[in-house]
Amino acid sequence: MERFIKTSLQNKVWIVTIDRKDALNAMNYEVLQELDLVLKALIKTKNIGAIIITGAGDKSFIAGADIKIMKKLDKKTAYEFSKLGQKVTNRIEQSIKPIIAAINGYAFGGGCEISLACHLRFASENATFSQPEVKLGLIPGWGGTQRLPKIVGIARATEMILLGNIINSEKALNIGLVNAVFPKKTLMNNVMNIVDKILLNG
Ligand code: DAK
Repeated sequence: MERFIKTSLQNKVWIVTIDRKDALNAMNYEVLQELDLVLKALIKTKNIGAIIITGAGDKSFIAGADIKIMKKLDKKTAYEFSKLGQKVTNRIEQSIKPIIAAINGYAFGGGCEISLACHLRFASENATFSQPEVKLGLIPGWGGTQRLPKIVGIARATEMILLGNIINSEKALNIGLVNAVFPKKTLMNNVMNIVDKILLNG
């Protein structure tokens, strides 16, 4: 039984919700591990068309890796935490089923990187994006340095990674970081409609 990951099935689409609202769905070791196990199982499940990843609450998709626990990590545990984040993002990217991010608020740091690993990204109007690791003396460690430039181009990616600035959903759409932006209340319905259309195809 997962503590931080909630799943629900609608037709052939699994909705996977990261639910750690008191920390704006920031990802600690447990969250990452549960997400990895849930995705591993769902991707293998027969008769599943697609998976949508979203965040619980109306404020945040994922506010990043858990910076409170990251401060306490030593060399070995920091390495393990990084590897686990990379395992999850690789699993998403390599999934044989489409995995779609429904970004309903903050997508910061590792949260932005989870969305970058997804095959499509849709955002609500209140969504904001950032790779603020540089402000903590880090680089995006879960594949963001590689995936972000592929999606938005080297110049935009370098700007985001070096400045650690926050961009809104309109700018995210303009630079191709997200596929479309919808009003907050209709985000999930719109994403479900798009997924349904994908699943009508062969
Ligand atoms: N980690 C832990 N707790 C977080 C959090 C986070 N990332 N983000 C928010 N929270 C917690 C806050 O501490 C607060 O908890 P309490 O104080 O109530 O206990 C609660 O969520 C509500 O947050 P706020 O009160 O701050 O809410 P606001 O709406 O005022 O502000 C905010 C929201 C998202 C703007 C703000 O919370 C914020 O700036 N949060 C930090 C965001 C951030 O910096 N995220 C990126 C983390 S860095 C690597 C591997 C991995 C990574 C890097 C390197 N290597 C391999 C090298 C990954 C790095 C990251 O993801």
